[in-house]
This record gives sequence, structure tokens and C-alpha cells, in this order.
Amino acid sequence: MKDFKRTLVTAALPYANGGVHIGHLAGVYVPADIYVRYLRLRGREVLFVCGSDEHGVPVTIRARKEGCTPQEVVDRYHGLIKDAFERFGIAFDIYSRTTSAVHRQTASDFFRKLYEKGEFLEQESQQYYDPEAKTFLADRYITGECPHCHAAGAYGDQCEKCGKDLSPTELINPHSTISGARPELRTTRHWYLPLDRHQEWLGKWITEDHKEWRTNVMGQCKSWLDMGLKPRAVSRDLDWGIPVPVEGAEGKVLYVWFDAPIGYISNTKELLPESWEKWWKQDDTRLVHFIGKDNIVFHCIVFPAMLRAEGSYIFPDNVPANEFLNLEDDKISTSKGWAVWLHEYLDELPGKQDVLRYVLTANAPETKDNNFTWADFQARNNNELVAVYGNFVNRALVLTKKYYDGVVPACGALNDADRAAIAEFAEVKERVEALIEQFRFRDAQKEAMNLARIGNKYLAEAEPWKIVKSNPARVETILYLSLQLAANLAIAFEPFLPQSSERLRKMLGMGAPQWERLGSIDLLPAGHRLGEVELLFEKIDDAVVEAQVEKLERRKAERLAAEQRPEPQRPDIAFEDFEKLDIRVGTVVECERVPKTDKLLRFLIDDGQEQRTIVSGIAGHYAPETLAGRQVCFIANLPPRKLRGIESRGMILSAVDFRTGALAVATVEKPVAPGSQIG
Ligand code: B3M
Ligand code: ZN
Repeated sequence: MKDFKRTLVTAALPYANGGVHIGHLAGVYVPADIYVRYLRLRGREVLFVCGSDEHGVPVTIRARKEGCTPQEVVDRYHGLIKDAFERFGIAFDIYSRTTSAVHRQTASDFFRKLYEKGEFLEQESQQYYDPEAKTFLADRYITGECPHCHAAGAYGDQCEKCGKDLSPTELINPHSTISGARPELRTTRHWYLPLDRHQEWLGKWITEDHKEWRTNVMGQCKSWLDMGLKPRAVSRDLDWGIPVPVEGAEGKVLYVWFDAPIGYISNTKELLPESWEKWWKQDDTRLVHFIGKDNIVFHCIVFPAMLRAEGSYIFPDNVPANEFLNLEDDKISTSKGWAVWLHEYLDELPGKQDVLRYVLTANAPETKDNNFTWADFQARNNNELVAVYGNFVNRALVLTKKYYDGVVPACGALNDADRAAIAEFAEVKERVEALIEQFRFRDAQKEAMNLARIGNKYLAEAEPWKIVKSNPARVETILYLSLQLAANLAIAFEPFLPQSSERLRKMLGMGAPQWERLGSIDLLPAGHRLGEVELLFEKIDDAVVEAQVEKLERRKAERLAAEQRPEPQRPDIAFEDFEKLDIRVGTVVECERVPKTDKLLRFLIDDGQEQRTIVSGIAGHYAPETLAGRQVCFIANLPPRKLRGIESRGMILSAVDFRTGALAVATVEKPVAPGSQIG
């Protein structure tokens, strides 16, 4: 490995359009925080940079929904996230935001430099435009019927019913969510980062120079590289973001994924205006990005290509991306209300930061998706933190209080059991170090916990309470060693459970933790007075976790109910517009399935004058023979349309039940003469 002098650690910038949940914590912030605390403990030069990602379409959608400005949205969530991180104890050196002046300038300059160096392509493309709102539409602003599952309300980038990725032009009957208007395709011009030009060096840099990257990261990179990198647009037609700083780019902003990673640079700059370049432009700085798996391509391919195009920056040395954390065996989903929010956790389970850190690290999705359940949360707290770690520490402290009035006794001659225990915990330091350096925090934390198990076993076998009278010198040694072990635990857990370590150090009357002393048996000298004994961890009752599960279920049910509200009413229209519609009643003379289609029925309708053919996509809901003879309502004056070679003259009206999706053809309450008008 290269000889690095300092480490710059970044954690993915959370979107400021919602809170931070346990999936984000387990995937990014807890591991990054462990790593940084560990490096600091070892006396390394390290900087930990993060901030809110405040641009992008989701912010504008949220603002529109809530009837406020995008700035108000990000102000609110930036505050919420920053405060939650602080209360949780993530030890950032800076947590800033991408709406800061420094960031705007930095991102803008970065773009300009690439532009001037000719690192972009300019290309025209056809994109949907809302003629009423007079704006180009981001994919998320277009909805319509899904071409795959035919659900209504699919978005221009994805159908949430069947989960398929879409492009907006695939939607059937698209409309703008801003105005309801039918969008039209118009030509627009954008700047592209030609990733294909970077394919060669990226391929070598990743697959040859960074063989040590995690398999999941390497796998994703290889699959992108194998597909062949293509130019990626780095600008958007949007009114929220950093304006594209070149002439003729009015109404265009930087694509959020272009400006967000530059946020790492801007935030460093904001913190260290004089010396930031040392962290970003010197070869002896090691850059490490902590992210979730959905961000891999941006951090391993796109951002490095941007940095390379710019020319003066270092590249990431490692990108330890995690897989996803599920919640109660289900995917975490903000829109479905299926998440545990950090700010709520902190309010509802005060003082239990370390319990969450412990459980999330124990279940860290390091190599595959993992699962969080409240039952496991309770079990790990009660059976591991309380019963193993807390119990050992408590016994050592309470016995010392009882027998020696809280003063560390002297260590006498060691026997085999003592030596075995000492030998075992002398190894822990090296193991924890090796695991953390490989970003294997789960196993590293297990090693720390193993120290407590060693202690429990040692005490249980030595049984000092049985020999206080008969062999007082032996008891002194046992407790001396137990207290040393407790002091070791305070150091070993410092990166993982910093608040508990601090409390334990206080109970032991210990000073600042010294990592290099981990494994020693003279951390607390004989005659040293301990502090007040408290419980390090407390049991969590069934009621507490049951309430959390209930809350999840309740939220999910509420979201489901909310989803099933009728579509909002469309904007008012002029009465004359209504009068233009010619809606009539007709009698179905014939109805049959259109061959080789699943959806289409061909109707022959008596409209009072003739028999007209109408093709309608309702075969999924009606057997044709059940409709013959019925009266239906139809729009008579639509232009004829060819469907599967059949000319359809009109549209049969029907209602879609928004709760069930079932379809019901509109009919009249009593028979009328075919051709009668509706109005
Ligand atoms: N805000 C996406 C995410 O949270 C994004 C990360 C930006 S890191 C530069 O998944
Ligand atoms: Zn679908």
C-alpha cells in the first residue's frame, strides 16, 4: 500500500428532502464514523466531511406538494438532519450544505474549467415540455399508464407498481404533474461528460490498481465497464440548482449528481479555506468515500472521471460501499412509511445512541443485504450489551467497591488462568486493527465484544466471591485483572460505542483513551480510586419494542390508505369546452375480443343512425358476451383511431375504481333510445 500521510473520509451527502433513517446509518454514517474515530484514536491526521445534498428534482417535487419553495424544503430538512447527526454523535469535522455560497462557486468553477478544457460534449435531444407551465419536464414530473403492467400513475422514470424502469416516452397517455397538460417533445441542448473517453484509464485504474476494493463494488464497476461507458448529461432544464455557468444556458442547471460530489470539496474548503488543497491535491492524502450501493457508479466512475478531466485532484483510494439494510424483512421505503427515522429514535429512545450503533454494526450489510428487526434490537441489547459487556463491567466494579472500597487492589502472582486470559486479550488489538483497516466493522466489533466474553468467563471461573475469606490475596489479583480488562474494553469500544466508553472511563476514573495501550494490564495502577458505579446498559422491555413495531404498522396502513385517495380534481375548464364533447348512449350489438391481443374488445354499437365500431382496452375486465345487448355511454366526436388495423370511432366511458383498480363501464340508469345525448 502507498504511504499516505493523512486520510480524508467522506460520507454520502444525504438528500435534504427527508430525514435520515437506519438504512442510511448502517450503510454509511456508522461505519464512516467508526473508521474516523479509530483513525483519530491512533493519532492519524484525518478529516471527516459531509453535508446535505440540496439540489435535484425530488426537492422541487416536495416543495410543490407542500406549497412552499425548494429553499424552504432544504432549510427544514438540512436542519433536521444536521441536528439528528449531532445528537447521535456522528463526529463530522464539517456538516455543510450544497446551497452554500462556497459550494455554488466551487461547483460553478469546476464546470467552467471542464467546459473551457473541452471536456464536455454538447448535444441536442428531444425532451418532454409542458406547454402550459412553459417548462421542460423532469422524468418524475410526467405520469401516465405503465406500458408493462398498465397501472395508472407510473412516473417517467419508473413504475412504482411493477418496479420497471421507464423512459418518459414509453408512458401511455402521458401528462404533466404540474399542469395536467399533455407534454410535447421539444428539442433541448445539454452538456455531456463523455465517459467513453475515460473508459480505458478507468478500467485499468479500477480493475488493476484497486483489486482490494470490495467484491460488491468491483462487481458493479466491472459490469458498467463491460457495458461500455457512454456520455452522461451533466445539465438539466430545471429552475432549482446551480445555473450552468456558460452563455446561452438560461434555464439550465447542473445535474445534481454533477454538483453533489463536488460538495465534498466545497465543504472541505469551507472548513479549511487556507489548507483545503492539501486534502484534495496532494498524493499523500488518502481519499475514502463511504456510500450505499446505489451510489457506486457515481463515486467509482463518474466522479473520478470528473476529477481526471479537471486535472488537479487526487482520486479515491477506496470506496467501501455497503449493500442495503431491510427493516422487519421488508425493503425500507420512505414513501410506504417503512423506515425508522433517526430523529424519532433519538426522541423516543433517549440515551440509547450506542444501542443503535451496536445493533446496526452487528447487522451491517457489508457483503449482502441485511435485516433490522426490533426483536433483534431488543435481544442484542439485553443478551449482549447488558448480559455480556454491562454485566462484566458491573461485576468487576461492584466487587471492587464491596471488597476494597472502590480502590484498585494490588496484583499478586499470576496463575495459569490469569495468564490464559491475558494472552487472549492481548491479541484483540491487532485483530481489531486488521479488521477495521479492511473496513470489516462487523467482525471488528465482535472482537471488542469478545473481550467482554473473556472477562465474564474469567470471573465466572475464578469465582472471587467464594474465596474472599479463604484466599484474599488471590481475590485481589482477580479483581485487579478484571479492572484492567474493563479499562481495555473502554478503549476497544471507543470507535464503536463512544458514549458508553466515555461513561465507562468515568466509572473507572480513567483519562483519555490511548489506543496503543490496548492489551496492557497496567491501565489502572494499584491504589487508583474508581469513580461512581452506574449501569452501563439497561434492559429494554417488550413494551418498548412492541410500540415501535406498532408504529411501523400504523404508518404503513396510513400510507396505504392515503395512496388510495381519488385523483385530485383537474383544473377547471370553460363550459364551452364541455359542450364540445358529444357524449351519447349506444346499444351494444356485437362485442368480441380482438384476436391476438389481451386487452382489446371490438364493439359494434347502435348509435341511433348506424352501427359504429369502437375498440376499447377493457378485455381484462369484461368477458365480451356479458356486454352484448347492454347500453353504454361513449364519446361520439373523437377523431377515428386505428387500433390493430381496426378503425375505432369513439371512446367507451368507464370508471376505474381507485381502491381496487377494477373497471366498470358507464351505463344509464334506465334504457333510452340509442343515440340519446348525455349532458
Ligand atoms: N444524495 C444520494 C443518496 O443519498 C445522494 C448522495 C450524494 S453523495 C455525493 O443516495
Ligand atoms: Zn408497471
